Amino acid sequence: MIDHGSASGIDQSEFIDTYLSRNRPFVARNCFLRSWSMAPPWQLDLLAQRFGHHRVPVFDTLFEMQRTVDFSEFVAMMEKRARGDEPVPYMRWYVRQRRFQMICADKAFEELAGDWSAPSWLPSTDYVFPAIRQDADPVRKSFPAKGLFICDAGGRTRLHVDPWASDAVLCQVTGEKRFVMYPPEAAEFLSDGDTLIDVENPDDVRFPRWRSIEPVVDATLSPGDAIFIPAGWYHTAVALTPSVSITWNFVHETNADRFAEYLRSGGDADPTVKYFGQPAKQR
Ligand SMILES: O=C(O)CCC(=O)C(=O)O
Ligand SMILES: [Fe+2]
Repeated sequence: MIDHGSASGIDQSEFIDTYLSRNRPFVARNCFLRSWSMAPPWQLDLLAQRFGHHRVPVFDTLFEMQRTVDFSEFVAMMEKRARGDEPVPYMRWYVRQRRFQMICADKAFEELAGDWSAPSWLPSTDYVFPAIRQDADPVRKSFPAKGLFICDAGGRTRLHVDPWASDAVLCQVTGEKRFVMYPPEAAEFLSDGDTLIDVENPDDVRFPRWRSIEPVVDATLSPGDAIFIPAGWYHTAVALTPSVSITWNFVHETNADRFAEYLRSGGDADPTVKYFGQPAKQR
């Protein structure tokens, strides 16, 4: 198993040439610890003080929303939770993804805008999804699936591929999170044609060959680390301690052809794609 760990002294053009254009994953160690105004790790009780009155959605181990709770209630739940077999509630609090969306993290991200910044190696211009040519700063601009993810130890996202033929970045803000990734070519080992294997609770009968492949990335992220998740890569994450992450998806001009192909094959009907296709002012 490979941890593509790297001291992240790379710049935007090196990131584009080495990772973005080649669809290769990248783990950037300690790439924002010192540059954020609110230095990681962010403390949960401080977040609860600032955002406790917000209503937030709580999810299962994939992307099914279970219920909504007050942020303060969620943090209290984390602090009181008896360690047991029950699934860990996972707060995935996204910014607006479509015109009608009851719960969104827009206000919280507005309030957090002075506190964090995107890794410096990410391109700052020429995105096609969302369509932003200049000053494409995820701190102040809305991006697909931009969200604040918070969970206790054991909180996890099962193996999946991200939608919209998009790439993603995740910044680890608080605690340790294990990230495991397989390349798109591993599909035949990880899928039974219908569902994907749950690598934490593997069903060896349904997925008899999955042990014959190794993940390309098996990395534990710490506060200040970021991971680049290229389009089409299978990935799964589990929090090893109480965890806070910030994540978002995007397509950069470098991968415009891939995105155009996705749109042609029906992606243009996706509500999130339609929403981010509009100029920001009209959303
Ligand atoms: O940090 C996690 O739980 C996984 C995030 C992820 O892969 C996603 O939201 O698509
Ligand atoms: Fe993902």
